[in-house]
Amino acid sequence: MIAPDKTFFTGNRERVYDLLKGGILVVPAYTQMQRGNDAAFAFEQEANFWYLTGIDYPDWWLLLDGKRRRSWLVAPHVEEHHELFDGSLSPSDAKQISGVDEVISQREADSWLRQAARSHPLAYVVDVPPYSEHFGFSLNPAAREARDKLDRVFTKVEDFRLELAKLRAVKQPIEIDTMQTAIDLTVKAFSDVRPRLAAYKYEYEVEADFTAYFRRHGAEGHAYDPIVAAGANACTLHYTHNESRLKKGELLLIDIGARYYGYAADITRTYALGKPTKRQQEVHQAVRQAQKDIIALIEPDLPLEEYQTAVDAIMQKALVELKLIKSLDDPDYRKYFPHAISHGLGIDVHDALGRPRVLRPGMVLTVEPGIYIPEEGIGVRIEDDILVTDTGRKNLSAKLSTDM
Ligand SMILES: [Mn+2]
Repeated sequence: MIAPDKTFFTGNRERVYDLLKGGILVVPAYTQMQRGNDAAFAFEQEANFWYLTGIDYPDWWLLLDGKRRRSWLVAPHVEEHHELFDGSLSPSDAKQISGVDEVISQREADSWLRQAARSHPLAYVVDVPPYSEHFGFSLNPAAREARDKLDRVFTKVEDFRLELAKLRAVKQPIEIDTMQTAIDLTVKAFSDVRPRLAAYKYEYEVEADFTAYFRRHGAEGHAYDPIVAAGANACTLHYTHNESRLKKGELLLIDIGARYYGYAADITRTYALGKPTKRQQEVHQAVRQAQKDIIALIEPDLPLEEYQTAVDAIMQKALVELKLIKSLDDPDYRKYFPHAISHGLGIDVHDALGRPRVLRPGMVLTVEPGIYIPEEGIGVRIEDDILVTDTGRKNLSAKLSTDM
């Protein structure tokens, strides 16, 4: 297995130089977040920083100069006791992993920035994302700190996230290979767990076997908190408690994905525990057919607006057939299908696609229709990972049957 290495990260920085038009870019790594009194969460890197450096340690910065086409990594100051307990990354290892031209100290970086500001009134930065209120969580403070620092030094600071999202949206062959490995591992874990479904008593037992499978086979772990949801639990879209008892006669929704060398898989299947009822079969079949029809829409140059309109027509038709809504313009449509049909997939499990007008070859997106009927205790979602190719599409998770 070939994994992304120095040449990949160096190549990505070369692409960014072309977009900087002689300007400079500052990309901060994430900082560590508190988990408990004196313990931090397992560290997860900011995706843009990883894409441009391959470095999986907190508090580093990347500086890029588009005119000189040169790169600097700024090493954080690591206290001795942190070094002892958590380890740190030496400058020579940082250079080796990322292929950057130079590793400098924070003090050297300060004078680098002041000097850069004399010839560049404008600095680009990976800015603070605007949606923390929507999600109701605190943002990683790293981007805010970088933004504040640059605001003090430069006349103008502009957000570069959209440019990076556009770049990252079109996957390179090495990225597609790596994602395929993450997806294959996830498919195999499903195939390992499925024949034993009758033997599980609790949702967490199913989760535990996926976790074990991922780790035993070299994945970093889960790409996101897994959802193992029986019966009506499946109607809570982000249900991650995974602690209910499994009951015969219910459906079990499993939304799970391995992370491998930084890349995510994201697959959902819904299975019957025991013999499914006629209604469960009907709903499952409706979602399965819709998913097949929606995947068939995907092709290069498809305008996203057109895609969304076609998806709505397919989903509304399914809901009419299940007698959940009366007509195609019934306002209850979003009650039974409340989430987006697709999202980009890559380093982030919800990878930005860079607000494209049309689909482009190399983009990877999920197709995940779902129908949720809390009053009947039925929630069905089926999700595959689709690569847009030059001529159409390739379902990267096609090996896993979608039957119930
Ligand atoms: Mn998904």
